[in-house]
Amino acid sequence: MPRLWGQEASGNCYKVKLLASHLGVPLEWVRIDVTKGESRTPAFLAMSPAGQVPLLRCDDGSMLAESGAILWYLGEGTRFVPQDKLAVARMFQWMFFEQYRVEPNIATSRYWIHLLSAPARFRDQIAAKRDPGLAALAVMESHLGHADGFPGGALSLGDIALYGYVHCAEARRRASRCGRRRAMSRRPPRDRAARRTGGRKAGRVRVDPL
Ligand SMILES: N[C@@H](CCC(=O)N[C@@H](CS)C(=O)NCC(=O)O)C(=O)O
Repeated sequence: MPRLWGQEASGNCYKVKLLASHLGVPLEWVRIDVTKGESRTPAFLAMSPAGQVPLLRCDDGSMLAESGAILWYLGEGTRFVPQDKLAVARMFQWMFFEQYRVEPNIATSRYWIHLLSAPARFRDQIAAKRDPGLAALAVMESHLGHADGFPGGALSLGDIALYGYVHCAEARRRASRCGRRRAMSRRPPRDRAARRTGGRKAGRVRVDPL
C-alpha cells in the first residue's frame, strides 16, 4: 500500500488524500508535524530533499514529493486526466497556476494563521500576500465565467489541485464553483491502516476557513 507522510491541515496533503479517496486508492497515512520540525530531521530529509509534505512512498519503495507530481502519479490513466493532448496541457496550465499564484499566497497565509497560530507575528507578510491571493482567485473566477472547471469538462487533477486551498480561502465564495462543489465535497474516509500503525491520528482532513 502506498504510504503518505502528511499533516492534516495542509491543503497540499489534502489534495492527495482527496484524489486517492475518489480513486479508491488506500493510503497509509503517517502524520508529520511540520511546525515541530519533523519534516527537517536528517531521516526525513533523506527521503524528501526539500523537507516538505506531502511525501509519497510508492509500492516499489520509490519516494515522490510535490503534490502536483503525486497527483499525476496517482491520477495518470484515470478519469481525472483528459484524453485530449491540449486538454491535458490545459490541466497542467492550471496545476502550474496553482503552484505559482495560489499556493504561495493562500497556503502560506494559512500556514502562518492556522498551523503556527501566529497571525500577529506574521501580520506584515500576511498583508503582503492578500492582494496577490485575491488576484489569483479573480483569475479563477473569470475563467469560471466561461468554463465549468479547471480546465473544464470532466473533473481533472487541475480541479483537485486548486480545490486544495481555494475551498478554505477567506474569499472562498469568489471561487465557490471551483471544483464543482457537489462532486468535490467528498472527504477522504478514515484511514484505518494509519490508525493501526503507531496509533497516529489520521482520517478525515479538517480544513478550516482561512
Ligand atoms: N510545492 C509543494 C509545497 C509543499 C509544502 O509547502 N508543504 C508544507 C506543508 S503544506 C511543508 O511541508 N512545510 C514544512 C517546511 O517547509 O518545513 C507541494 O505542492 O507539495
